[in-house]
Amino acid sequence: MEDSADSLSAKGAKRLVVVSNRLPFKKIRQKGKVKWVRSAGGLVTALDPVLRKTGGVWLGWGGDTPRQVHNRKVNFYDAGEAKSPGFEGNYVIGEIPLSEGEIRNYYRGFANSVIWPLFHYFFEKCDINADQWKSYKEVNHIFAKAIVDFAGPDDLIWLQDYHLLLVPEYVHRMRPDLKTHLFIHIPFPHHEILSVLPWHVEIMAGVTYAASVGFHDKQYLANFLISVQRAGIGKTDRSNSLIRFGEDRICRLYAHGISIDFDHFNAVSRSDEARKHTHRLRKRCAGKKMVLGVDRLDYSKGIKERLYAIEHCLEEHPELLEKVVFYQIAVPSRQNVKEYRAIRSDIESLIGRINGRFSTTAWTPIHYFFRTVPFAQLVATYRAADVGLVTPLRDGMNLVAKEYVASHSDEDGVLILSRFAGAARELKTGALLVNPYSAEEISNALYRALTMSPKDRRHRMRRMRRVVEKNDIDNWLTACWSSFHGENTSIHKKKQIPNTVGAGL
Ligand code: GDG
Repeated sequence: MEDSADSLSAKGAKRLVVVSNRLPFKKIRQKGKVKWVRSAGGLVTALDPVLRKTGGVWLGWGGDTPRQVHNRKVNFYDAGEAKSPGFEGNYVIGEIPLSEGEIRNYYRGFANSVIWPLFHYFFEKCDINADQWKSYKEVNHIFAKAIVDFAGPDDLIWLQDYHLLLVPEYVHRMRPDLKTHLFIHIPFPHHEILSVLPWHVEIMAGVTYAASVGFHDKQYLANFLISVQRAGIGKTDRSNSLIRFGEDRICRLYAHGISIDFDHFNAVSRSDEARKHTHRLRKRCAGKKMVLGVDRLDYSKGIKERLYAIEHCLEEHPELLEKVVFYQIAVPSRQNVKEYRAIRSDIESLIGRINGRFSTTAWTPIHYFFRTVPFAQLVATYRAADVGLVTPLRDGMNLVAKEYVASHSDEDGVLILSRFAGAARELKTGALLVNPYSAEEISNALYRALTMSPKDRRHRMRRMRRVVEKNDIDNWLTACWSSFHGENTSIHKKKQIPNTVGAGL
């Protein structure tokens, strides 16, 4: 990110306004005092460095759930007020207040119990419910109103993800002079899956009011175009990935996979703090190989299936007993949603059973951490791990896979990666790709990774590191910026995103 960030102001935009369901900080009240705590997740990892660099505004919900919201006014906090460890940015956060009922129906309900499972192909987990759909529309309207109340026509309004799919239409209806752009961070499913949703045509129509819509993968874009065509929305121009609406409106689609700040992960992995931590972890493993999983605790991440695969591997290869340790970091996520509580309890009892079955007085196979670890420790843990086990059942991209690679500044380590993660397209030249539903495939890949020659490991890791270094977060941003301005998006690494954007509020 060093000399990144260019082009917004160069192209006339005064201010970057990122809008997402959640802010990058969670508001916590302790003894009457407000404290902001950093949240973990792919979107924050990707966009926080951008806003730190460019300045601007991040609008979203802060995590508070009052019974009722009496005043819909957005509360703005600057970096000083929202000060918390790790927040040195120069951007402003705008908190959109939402009530307990709105969060229950719009966020836990429609967004996370309908769109999330459906778009990840778990349609049997969908809880389709008209009241929640109504709430989704209302809250999208609240977000749109918050935007139109303060945004200027030169602002670059960048909406994030599946929570806000109707915001482009609502903003357009209130303020046709404002342009919105949307990036969808999760997979966009095939039409057969999407059409399970009774309101999919309304959703597709709402999205196409955005001036640009970004996806991680060209398959997601193709799925989107097919659904738009089937719904008879606008006039699709497939060769240019456009949807035209008469003479005055175009929705431009592009596919470019999100990434990470490779240089930062690489540098932190070499820092004294991280090196010490890596060393401590390696010492604790005492000659054993270390295998690592890092995920938000979500059924889409395939943690349960991964645990069955570990059990299968220990059964098939008794020579691995006492020779390998599995670390699983599971970041608490959406614990108020029923499915998420269930998956946590399934995972914890499965770990208990596997440990009970294989542990010896000197060895416990699986070490489980249900918490967020600080950034430098996370990087050090990636670096300490001989094998990164990233096996989501379905994932828009998956940044953990890229972070594992970027943190291996020693050019060692093996990545086992689900073929259903967006990241597989980029990392397939070095990773061992697996079907995450197959315990046997994961187990075979694990055995192969644990017995791979140092030469092969290095060769594969170098290839992946070249890819992640080239396609880093700057490269993604450059592609997004270009699409905002209707330019060709096939971009190679060129640090050209401006650092002169934000005028603040
Ligand atoms: C969505 C899409 C897409 C995890 N544990 C800790 C921690 N993390 C950070 C990781 C990583 C992020 O959380 C997880 O990112 P993912 O990409 O794996 O997954 P989602 O949260 O599901 O993100 C996904 C992403 O959006 C971006 O578009 O890739 O497909 O589902 O950055 O580092 N961070 C810290 N401590 C932890 O313990 N500090």
